[in-house]
Amino acid sequence: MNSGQRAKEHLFLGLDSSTQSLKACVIDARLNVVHEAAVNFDADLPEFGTEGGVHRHPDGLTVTSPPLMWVAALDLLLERLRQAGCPAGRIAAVSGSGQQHGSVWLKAEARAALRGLDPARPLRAQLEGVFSVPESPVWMDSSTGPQCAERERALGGAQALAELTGSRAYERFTGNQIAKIYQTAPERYAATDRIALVSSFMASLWVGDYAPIDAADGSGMNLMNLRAKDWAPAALECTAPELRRRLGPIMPSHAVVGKVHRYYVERWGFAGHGLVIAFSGDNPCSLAGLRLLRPGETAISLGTSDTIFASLAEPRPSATEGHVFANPVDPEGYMALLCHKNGSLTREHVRNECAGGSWDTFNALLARTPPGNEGRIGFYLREPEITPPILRTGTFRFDGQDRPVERFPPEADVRAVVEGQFLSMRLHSGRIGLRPARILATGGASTNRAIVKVMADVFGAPVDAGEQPNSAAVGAAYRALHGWRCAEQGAFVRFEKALTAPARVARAAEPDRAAHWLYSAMLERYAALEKTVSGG
Ligand code: XUL
Repeated sequence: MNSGQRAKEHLFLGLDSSTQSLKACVIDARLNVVHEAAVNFDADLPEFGTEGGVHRHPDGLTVTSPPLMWVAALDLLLERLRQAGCPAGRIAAVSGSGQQHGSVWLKAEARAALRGLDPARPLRAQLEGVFSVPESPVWMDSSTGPQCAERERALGGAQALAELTGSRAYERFTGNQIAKIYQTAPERYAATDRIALVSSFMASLWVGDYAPIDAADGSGMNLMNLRAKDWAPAALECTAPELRRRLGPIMPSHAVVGKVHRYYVERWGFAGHGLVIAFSGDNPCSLAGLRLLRPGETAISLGTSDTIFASLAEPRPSATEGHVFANPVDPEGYMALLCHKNGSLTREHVRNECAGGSWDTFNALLARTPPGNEGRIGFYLREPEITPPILRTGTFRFDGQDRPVERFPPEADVRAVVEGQFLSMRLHSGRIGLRPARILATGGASTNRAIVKVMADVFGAPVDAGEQPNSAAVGAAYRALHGWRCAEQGAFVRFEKALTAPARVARAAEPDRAAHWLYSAMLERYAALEKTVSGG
C-alpha cells in the first residue's frame, strides 16, 4: 500500500467536552463522519449530582463542575465507541474541543499520575486525588465581579484590557476566576502545580502529561497578549503570584502536543503512533467545523441566544462588545465572537403576541411589510442584554421620526424584532472589525427563509444554510486531521488544503442591494436609539 492509500485508511477523532456531555466524532480522510458516541453527564454519571452538567451554588452566582466527572466520562465514551465498532487502531490523530474559560486545578502529584496511567485500571480510580480544587469554575459562573473590577483597574481600564487580551474583563474569563481562588482559598492556590483549561486538561489525559493551552482557547482568559499569543506579564502579575509557572506554555492550535499514552493503546486499542493535537475551545472548534476560513466568513447561530462568529484579519477589540480570539486554524489570524442574549425566546415572544404562535403567520406578516419598516425601529428585550449591556427589559418602539410610540401594528412588530436583532449584530460586530462577506446560518431559526432573507439584506452578504450538528466535535476532528497533516509535512499546511472534500451547504438567500442600502442608512439611527434605550 502506498502512502496515499494508507492516508485514506486513517481516521481522526474529535472530542467535545461541553457543559452537559462528552461527545466523540470520528471522521475519515474524506471528512465523512464514520462513528459517533456520547456521554450525558447527568444521565450517565448521576453519582456526581449535576444538573445540566453543573452544580449551581446557593449564592446564585457560582457555577462549577467536578473535573473527576470529565475523567470518568472519557472511559465511558471510549467504551461506547468500541461498542459502536470504531476501529481505534486506525485513528491517526486525536484532538478536542472544550467548553471555554473553565479551569482545572492540579496538584503536583497529578503529573506522576498522568505519566504512569495504568491500562489495567480506569482513569477515575487513578486520578481521584489529583485536584487541588475539586470543583472547577465553568463559563456559567458570574461570581468574580470584584476581581474583574480590580484587574481592569490594574491594567488601565476596560479598553486597555480588551486591546491587550481581546476582551474586557468578563466574570467567566479564567484570569478573573484564578484571582478569586487565590484571594479566597490561598492554600488551594499554593497546592496547585498546574492550572489547565478544560480543553488542555482533556488533552493531558491523552498524552499522559501536562498538555499546553492553545492560543485560541488561551484568548478566553484575560491573561494572554492576543497579538503576541503569549502570556501578558502585567495581566499575570495583577492576578496571582507565580502564575506563569502554573499555566505552562501556550502553543499554536495545530501543534502536536504528544503521542497517545500507552493507556489508550493497551486498554482501548489505539495505535501507539497516534498523535494528539492541541485541544481548543468549543467556539474556535465550531469555527473550524463550519469551515469559516477566509476573513469575513461568518456564522450566525440563531439559538436561545444569537451568536455571531467569524474569521478576522484585523482585530479591533472593544470594551463594550464581543471577544477577539486567536484563530484556531490560522496562526496569523483571529476570530470574533459576539453573543446576544435576546435570541429565539424573544422572537418567539413576538410571534406569540402578534402571530398567534404560528411561524407561518409570522412569516406572512413579515412579507407584508417593506424592508426598513417605514422607518420604525423597535427594541425587544425579554432579558437583560449583554451585547450591548442593557440592564432594563421591555419593548421600546420608535416611529420614523425617532419618537417613542406605545404600539406598532402586529406586522410592524414582527419586522421590527427581526430587523432590530440583525441591525444590532451588524452594528456591534462591525465595531470589533467584522465585515461579513458570506454568512452561514445555523441553529433553529436558520431554516426560516423569511428571517434569513432579512439577515442577507441587513448585512449585504449572501447567506448559506446547512445544518452542521455537533460543529464543535466535527471541528475538533477536522483539527486532528489538520494537525496530523502539518506534522506529516513538517510545516504548516493551510487548513483548506488539509480538508479536501467540499463543504455541504446550500445558498438560502441573496442580498438585495436597495434593501441593504436602506439598512445601512438606518444603522446610525439605530445606534442613537439604542443609546437612549440603554440609558447611555
Ligand atoms: C464563550 C462561552 C460559551 C462557552 C460554552 O465565551 O462562554 O460559549 O464556551 O461552552
